[in-house]
Amino acid sequence: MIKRLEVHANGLTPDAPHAQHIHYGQQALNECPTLALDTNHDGRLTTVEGIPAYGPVVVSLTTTGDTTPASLLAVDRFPVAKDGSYDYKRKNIKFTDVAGIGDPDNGGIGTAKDIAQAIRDGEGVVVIHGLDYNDNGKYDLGTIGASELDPKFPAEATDPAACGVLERH
Ligand SMILES: [Cu+2]
Repeated sequence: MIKRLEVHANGLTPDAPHAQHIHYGQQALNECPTLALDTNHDGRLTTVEGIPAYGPVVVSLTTTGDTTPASLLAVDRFPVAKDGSYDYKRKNIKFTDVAGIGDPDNGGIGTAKDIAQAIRDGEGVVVIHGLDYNDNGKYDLGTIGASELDPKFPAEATDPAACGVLERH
């Protein structure tokens, strides 16, 4: 369990919700991605392109309710960046077992305990999503189309915007 976690962000798309998660994968580099991972060379990094760096979602940093990966795209429960910034705080965030993040030779399950230990070891990466590429004040299909995570959402709502490796204090 994380007793208390804070995210202080600025420079984000204003008045828009920003999905934010703790990412971790046993097979990931456990660091923030660079454009070197832009495998199709279109000049933008998608959430999936970033996975070799930060791994899959293990915790959804929602404002209320469920914080498991099931809330990955619960956009009505993520912080809204008024004027492009927000200060997020949440207490007592529980870890859960997550499929697809552990050792593939061992079924791929990462247990809550494994995840807690990895985060303690500085391998958890916080990713904030949502970028208004065409600067029209909202997430829309614009020139880049739908999200590869869920076609219900524009890619602008799900592409990674900011990233930081979690440290213990
Ligand atoms: Cu994420």
